[in-house]
Amino acid sequence: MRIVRADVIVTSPSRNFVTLKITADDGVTGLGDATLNGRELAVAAYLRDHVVPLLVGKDPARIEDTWQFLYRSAYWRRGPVTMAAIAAVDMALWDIKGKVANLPLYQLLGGACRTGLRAYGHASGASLPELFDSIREHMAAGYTAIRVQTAIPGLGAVYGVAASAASAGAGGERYDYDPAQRGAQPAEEAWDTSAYLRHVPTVFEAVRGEFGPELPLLHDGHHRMTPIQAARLGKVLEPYDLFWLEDCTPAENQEALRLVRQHTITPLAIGEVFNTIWDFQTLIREQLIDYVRAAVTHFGGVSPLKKLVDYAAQYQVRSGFHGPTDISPVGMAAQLHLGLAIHNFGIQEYMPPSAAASAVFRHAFAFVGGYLHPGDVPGLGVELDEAAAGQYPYQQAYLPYARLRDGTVHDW
Ligand code: EZ4
Ligand code: CO
Repeated sequence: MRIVRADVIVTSPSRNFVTLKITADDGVTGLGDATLNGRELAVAAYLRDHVVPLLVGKDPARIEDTWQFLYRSAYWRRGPVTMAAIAAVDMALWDIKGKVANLPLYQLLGGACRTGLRAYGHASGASLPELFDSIREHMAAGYTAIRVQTAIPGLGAVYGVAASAASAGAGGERYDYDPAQRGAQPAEEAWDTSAYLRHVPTVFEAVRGEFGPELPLLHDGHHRMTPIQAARLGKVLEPYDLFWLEDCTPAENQEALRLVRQHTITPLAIGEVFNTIWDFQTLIREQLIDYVRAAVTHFGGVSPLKKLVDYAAQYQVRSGFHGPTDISPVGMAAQLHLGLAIHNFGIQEYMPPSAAASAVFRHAFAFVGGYLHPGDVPGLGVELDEAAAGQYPYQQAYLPYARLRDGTVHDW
C-alpha cells in the first residue's frame, strides 16, 4: 500500500477544526485531528507545506516508523504546532490500519478492558442556584461525575462559567461550549486569585450540602495559581473530597507540584497543554500527580499517548484525557478507543459536539447513561462529510486572556 494523497480540511461548524485526510492507493482513507484552538492555521500550514509532501508515496502501514521520521527528521522537536500535526498523521494511519484489518481501533490496541468509559461533564453557574440547576441538568443527562466551575464575586466572565447573555461569543455559542470567541482580537478578562481562593471553597461546601457526599466532583484551576496558592486550595478543599483538582499551576515547572503534593491529599490532574512524555517525566516518576490530562490531538497521536499511559500505569497514575469541544470528534474517537483498551483508564472529559459539528463529523462513538463507547466501526469510526464541511469556512477566533486588576497579564 502507498499513500497517494493527503488533504488538510479546515472547517468551522460552531468552532474551527483542522482535519488531515490521508488516502491510500486502494482508496482507503484515514482521518486525523490537528485542531489547535486559536492557532489552527499554523498547524494547517505545517501539514500542507511540510508534512503532506513527505507522506505521499509512503507505506501507510508503518505507523511507528512514520511517527519517528516526522518527529526526528524535523530536528526542531516538540511544541503544540508540531505535535498536533504529527498527531493527525498518527491518527489517520491508525484509522487506515483499522479499516484494512476490518477492526475498530481498540481491538488493535489490545481489546476492551471495560464496557464503557465514565465521562464527566461541565456544570457551572454565576450563582449557586444556577450552578445547582446546571449540576441537576448534567445528572439528568446521565453524568455520574461533574466538573464544577463558578463565577467569582467582583469579576466578570471567567473561564469555565456558562454564558450569561453578556458573555456569549459573537458566534452566539455559549461561552462554556468553547471559550474561544470569533473575532479579530482576544477578549480580555479580569482576574484576582485572592478573590478566587476565598470563594471556591464556599461553593464546594454548598454543593456538598445540596448533593451529598457521593457525587464525584472535579475542578479546573486553569493554570492560574502559584505553587503555594495551589497547595492552599488543595488543602482547603479536602473536606469536599474532590475527584481531582486540575491544572492548579502552569506546570512548565514540574517541580512546583512537589510543593503542592507535600501539602494536600486532594488528587491532582495536569497536562492538557503538554506535548510529549518529557513534560510528564518528573510528575509521574515522583508520583506528584494522579491523572494525566494529555489529549491525543496535542500529544502527537495515539502511539505516544499509549506510551505515556503505559509509563503512568507503573506508578498507579491514570488517564483523564482532555476532552473539550476543541478536540474534534476525530480526536475524541481516537482517545476513546485508547481509553477502552488501557487498564489504567481514569475518567474521560466530555462535552458533546454541537449538532453542526456532529453533522460534519459523523461519529460512531456514543454517550449513553454516563458512559462513552467508541463503537465497533472499523478504524476510528468517524466519517467526514466534506460537502457539509465546505459550508463552514474558517473564522478567526481567539481564546480570551486575563489581566490582574493592575493591568498585568496573567495566566488565563
Ligand atoms: O480551556 O481546551 O479542561 N478543559 C479546559 C479547556 C481549555 C480549552 C482551551 O482551548 O481547560 O476548556
Ligand atoms: Co482544563
